[in-house]
Amino acid sequence: DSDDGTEVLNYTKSNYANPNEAYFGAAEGMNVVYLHLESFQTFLMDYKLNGEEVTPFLNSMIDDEETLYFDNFFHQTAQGKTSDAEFMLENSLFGLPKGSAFITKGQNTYQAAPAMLKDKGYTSAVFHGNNGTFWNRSEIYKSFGYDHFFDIESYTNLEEGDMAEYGVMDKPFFEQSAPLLESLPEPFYTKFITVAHHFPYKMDQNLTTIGKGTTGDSSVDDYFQTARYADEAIEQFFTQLEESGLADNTMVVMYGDHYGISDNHNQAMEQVLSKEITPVENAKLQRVPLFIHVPGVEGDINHTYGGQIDLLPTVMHLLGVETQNYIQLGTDLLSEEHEELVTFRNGDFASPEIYSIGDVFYDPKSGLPLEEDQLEQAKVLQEHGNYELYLSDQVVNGDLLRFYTPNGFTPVDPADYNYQANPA
Ligand code: GP9
Ligand code: MN
Repeated sequence: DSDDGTEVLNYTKSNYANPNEAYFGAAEGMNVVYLHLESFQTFLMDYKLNGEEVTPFLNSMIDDEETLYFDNFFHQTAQGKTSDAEFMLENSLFGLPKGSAFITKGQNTYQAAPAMLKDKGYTSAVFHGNNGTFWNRSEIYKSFGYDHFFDIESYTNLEEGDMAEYGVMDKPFFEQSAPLLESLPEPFYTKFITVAHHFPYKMDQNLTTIGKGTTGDSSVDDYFQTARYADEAIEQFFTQLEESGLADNTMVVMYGDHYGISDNHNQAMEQVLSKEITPVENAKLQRVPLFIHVPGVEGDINHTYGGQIDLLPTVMHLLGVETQNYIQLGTDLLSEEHEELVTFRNGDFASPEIYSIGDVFYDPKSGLPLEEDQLEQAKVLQEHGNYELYLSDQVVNGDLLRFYTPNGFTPVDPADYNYQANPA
């Protein structure tokens, strides 16, 4: 019966996508750095504001020789926003339909990325220049098996202009994170959560290097300035990584966490994009950038449809870590068996041929509702997605992972962890 997780285990085994041999283990033994790109949406990539690139560094990474860039990658977050994105990429489980699993399910048993990698000799850490209790991180990270959590307490001597609404501005944040990162034993698995490019996108005008937009909607107009600042901070991080000598042996994954401009601002967004924002266009605006930079891997622009739920198996397979015995609802984006179906938390979905929005099925090419005779395939996709949401909720609400331990996985005891600003 479904109470003990047999149903979900049967499902994840049957839905498992075999790794692509060309990529499996391509980053074996490397360090992992996740850069959480707060509020970045794909429309920003290569976008020019008054003829000027907003994100020149990230744009250059699209064409980087050792970077895989995904242009049909979607966020799948709901009310838990940032925490939903983190929840998915650490566990390949969906966030909850309401509230934040980080807050309400912090005591659950997890088989998250830091713990999976601990068994392979990795040390793990999160860097975030905000109060550690925000989104209940300081608790749930213990359940994920994170060895270190460097929160606001680890950032010192901050001056005026160094603080954003949700913590340390990205440039001083990365600068002060460098010695902490370099002090970790290798290989490490780390995540840096940025905050400067966060709604309402206000920043010290002395620090800006690009003008505002001109729509008259200040959230949209100011969005470009903080995005440019974040882009410069990310470039600075890559420079630091080179200087520290870590770059050659570090895989860097950069992902947008969720939309920054909600659909309340679609009127201004129509001016920004010079097109009407139809239901399909609005769904396409839920795309967020995904970059996977791996030294030695040949770069590519990948058009596969996928979402945040798919990141964990993708990254694990690049690291040469098997996932088929784990309960993960996403599949490896690089696998030839990856199904191009992106299910959103409300049951809507996006796929190359069909989008489902509020129970209407659309042809994304024409933007029009599907004809009667095309509905069968749409319903198959919808049922598949809804079943995954159902299974994920069973796991999270029933805390089902406590009944199942994958072969070779050492269960986490949260009591083993205690985060301090300056670990001995
Ligand atoms: C705060 C930050 C913001 O610590 O991660 O979270 P969000 O408001 O984007 O969910
Ligand atoms: Mn966020």
